[in-house]
Formats: sequence, structure tokens, C-alpha cells
Amino acid sequence: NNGIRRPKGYVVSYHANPDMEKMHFGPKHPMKPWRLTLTNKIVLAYGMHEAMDLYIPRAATPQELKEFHREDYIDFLQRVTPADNTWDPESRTYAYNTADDCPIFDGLYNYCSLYAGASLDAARKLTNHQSQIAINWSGGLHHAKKTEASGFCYINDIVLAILQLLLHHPRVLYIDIDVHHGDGVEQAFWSTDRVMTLSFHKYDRAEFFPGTGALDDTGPLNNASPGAHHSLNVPLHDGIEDDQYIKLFQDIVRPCVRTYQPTVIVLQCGADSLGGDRLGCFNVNIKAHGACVAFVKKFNLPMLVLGGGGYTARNVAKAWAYETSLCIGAEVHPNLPVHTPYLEHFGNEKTLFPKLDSTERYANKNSRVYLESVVMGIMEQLRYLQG
Ligand code: TV1
Ligand code: CA
Ligand code: ZN
Repeated sequence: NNGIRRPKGYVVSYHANPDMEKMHFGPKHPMKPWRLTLTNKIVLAYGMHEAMDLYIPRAATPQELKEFHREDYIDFLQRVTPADNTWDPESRTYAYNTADDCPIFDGLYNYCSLYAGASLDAARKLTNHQSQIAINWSGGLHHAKKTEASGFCYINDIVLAILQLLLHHPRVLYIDIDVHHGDGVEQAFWSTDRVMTLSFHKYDRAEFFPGTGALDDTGPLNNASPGAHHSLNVPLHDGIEDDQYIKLFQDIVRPCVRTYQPTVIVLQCGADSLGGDRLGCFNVNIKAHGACVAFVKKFNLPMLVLGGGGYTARNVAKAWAYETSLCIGAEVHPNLPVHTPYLEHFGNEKTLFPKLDSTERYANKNSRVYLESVVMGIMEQLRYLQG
């Protein structure tokens, strides 16, 4: 099977429930759960399943979801149907912020409880020491709030998984390479020093969702709060290139790990930071995106690897399959195996590493000086933690 073997000295667990993949947000909606089918097809075609423990996780229970979310919101998700999603003229919204971005579709509650169940299962494998790297590509839905849906996210599986990890770990480092700011996770752990959140994202307060995540948003301003300086943000402009992104990631993550000394790392691998993404605006290629995963793995800490955004499905699938191979420590052939199903979805393009073509590139608005100033801003925050 392409020479793929179980990694020596550690176990990778892979958590995927195929029932999720059939869900539809609606015809024009950018979020396509079938990108997970595509991802799993590539993972299987390479034979990577033989190198991991595979789990089909059960759905999270309402009880488990209420560990973070408010009871009435979970009750609402459980009972609402597309037909009774009624407009509230007073707040001029649909209930709990379910509107265009977060529609009520058939099977919504099932969808939510499945991806949350997968992240909880993955976190538990880490805390039971049954695996050292646990992967859930269906999770990573970082915008969901305690009492409302936001940005295609209804349940915050990341917060639920981190709460699980905190039962066994003193310090959790959360790293988010989705092109959007990880606002829901940041907000949930804003006041605590037991979780450090670090998001890399396109930042434009007025023009790019969700508009938060400035360099100087670093936790409660009151220095007496334990959370002060434990929320870190790396605001970026359009068009960042591979070499810049990799260097920036390493120059920031390295000192964060050294200073904070986490005992577990949660990595949200949103693939909308790839070049050519339908919603993103960076020029990052699959190898550079993967280099971030490989870099985090080298710290040899237990690692929860999650998905997130990613709206050009063929690229999402290639990136996450490649990142699965990095987690296993396997070398994969740069062309998809000939028997990969659905090759037509990849535009018959067999390479795992498609080149960004010039029409997909964004002009690079990130100068060297700007990126250096961002690294300095982060270092300044970390200095508060050394005291
Ligand atoms: C239905 C149909 C919904 C077509 C939404 C793009 C659509 C978007 C659609 C869309 C779209 C957003 C906003 C504006 C807030 C709104 C999974 C006042 C072509 C993690 C979420 C982005 C990203 C939300 C999620 C954003 C993630 N962009 N077509 N909606 N409003 N919403 O800007 O971080 O990747 O775009
Ligand atoms: Ca991010
Ligand atoms: Zn995103």
C-alpha cells in the first residue's frame, strides 16, 4: 500500500463519521460537507488508514453540548426545522443568529452533534493516552458562541474539546490557521490563563468577517485578570506568500511554546488560508500549509488536529489528506493514486500539490517590515508572561 506504515512510538487516531458528509447548507452556500468525503477518499486511496486507528464517533449528547452552550440554544437546535425558522421583526434576525450564513437545514442537529462528538472523542483519545495525535477534519468550527450560531458554525466543537482537555491538562495552546479569526474560541477562554489562543488571519475590521482579531486584542486589559496577554492575534493582509507565511508561523509559534509551555496543542487547520480558496485571499500553497502542521508536530506534544473553513473542495481535500500523511510521518507520492475515486472532482488534476495559477493570485500587501512588526508585537505580549 504505497509503503505507508504505522508510525513508530506514537498512535494517530482518525475520527470520521460518514453521516456528516451528506448534509447540505443549501445550493449556493460555500460550506460543502462533501469535501470531507473527498478528503477521506484520498486518505484511503493512499492506504493511510492502515497507519492509524480509525473511529466512527457517536454523536455528542445534548448534555455534552451544554458544557459550553446555553441550554435554550441547544434545545432550539434540537427542535427547529427549516419550516419554522421564523423572522423576528423585533431583533430583525432569525432566532439565535441563524440566517444566510447559518441556515436551518434538514438534519442540522444531527450534523452539529456529529462533528462535536468527533472532536470530543478525539480529545478523549488524547487524555486516555490511546493516541498522541487525534484528527477530526469535520471539526474546527471556531465562530460558534455560547448562545448563538455565527459564520457557518453552530456548535463550538473546539471549545468543547478544550474543556475536555482541561480536565487533564494544566495548559492548552490553541493555534488557528483558518483565514478567519478564531473569535469564538478566543472569547470562550478570554479570561483564563489555562488556554492560550493564537490565530493567524486576514484582518480588516470593516471588510472581512468577523472583523475582530487585531494585534492589540490580547486578553482582558486589566492586568490582574489571569487571561491578560493570553489571547494572541496575527492580523494579515491579502496575498501572503508561502515563504513569508512559514517563517511568520515558526517565528511566532516557537516562542509561544517556549514561553507558555503547553502540555497539549489544538491545531485548527482551516484550509481557506490556501491560495485559490473561494472565500480566502492568501497565496499559500498546500506544502506551506502542511509545513505548519509538521512544525507543530515536532514539539512532540499530544496534538488535536481539526479542520475548519475551506471552500475550494478539491484543494481542501488534498491539503487535509497531505496533512494526515504528515501526522503519520509517511511520505506520499506527489500524484494521487490512480484508483482514487472521484478523480473528476479534482479536474482530473492528479497532483497533490497544484500550482496556484496567476488568475488566482492576490497582490501581496504584506511587506517585510509589516510582518516584522507583527512578530515584535507578539514578542511584546509574551514578555508579560515571563515574569
Ligand atoms: C448563503 C449563500 C450564504 C451564499 C455566505 C462569505 C453565503 C457567504 C453565500 C459568506 C457567501 C461570509 C459575512 C455578512 C456577516 C456576513 C468554518 C453581515 C460567497 C470556519 C464564515 C464567513 C467563515 C462568514 C467560516 C461571512 C470559517 N463570507 N455566499 N459569508 N454579514 N459572513 O461576511 O471561518 O471558515 O460568500
Ligand atoms: Ca485563523
Ligand atoms: Zn474560515
